[in-house]
Amino acid sequence: MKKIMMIGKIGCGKTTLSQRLLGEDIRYQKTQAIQVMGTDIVDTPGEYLELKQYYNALTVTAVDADVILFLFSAIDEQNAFSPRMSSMFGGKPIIGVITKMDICESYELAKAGQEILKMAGAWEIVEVGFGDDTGIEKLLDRIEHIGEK
Ligand SMILES: Nc1nc2c(ncn2[C@@H]2O[C@H](COP(=O)(O)OP(=O)(O)O)[C@@H](O)[C@H]2O)c(=O)[nH]1
Ligand SMILES: [Mg+2]
Repeated sequence: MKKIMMIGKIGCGKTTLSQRLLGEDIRYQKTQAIQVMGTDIVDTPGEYLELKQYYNALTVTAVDADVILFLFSAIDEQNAFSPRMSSMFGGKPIIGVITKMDICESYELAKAGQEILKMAGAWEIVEVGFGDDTGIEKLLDRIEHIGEK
C-alpha cells in the first residue's frame, strides 16, 4: 500500500477511515498526536488543520506520504480548508474524501464540501459512508492509481 496521510477537522472521520482502509474493526479512538495506523497510514489530529501554528507539522509529516487525503464530513457546514492549501505539500497527489454520506440529509452539503476540497487542491473526490463498502473500495483503487496516466 502507498503511504497515506489523513488531514481533516476534529470528528470528520479520519481515524474511522484509517481503520476501514486497513480492514480493522471500527472503534472510537481520540487521536492525540500524529499516529501511524498499520504501517502505511498517518492519522493527524484535527487541531493540526484548525490551528495555523500546526501547519508546519503537517508539511513536515507529509514529506513521507505518497498520497494525502483531505477529509470533509457531509454533515459539516464549517470549512477548515483554505484555497490552494495543497501548495503546502509540494505537489503531492491529493484525494478529497467526503465522509458520513450515510447521514447526509441534503446532497447540497456534500456538493459544497466537494467544491471546498477541490479549491483546497484535491485532484479528485471520493464519497464514503457507513454501510457502503464500494466507496472504500473505490478510494483504495484511487489511492493506488492516482497520478497514473
Ligand atoms: N455515520 C457515520 N459516522 C461516522 C463516519 N465516519 C466517522 N463517523 C463517526 O464520527 C465520529 C468521529 O470519527 P473519528 O474517526 O474519530 O474522527 P476524527 O476525529 O477525524 O479521527 C465517530 O463517532 C465515528 O463513528 C461515517 O462515514 N458515517
Ligand atoms: Mg482521530
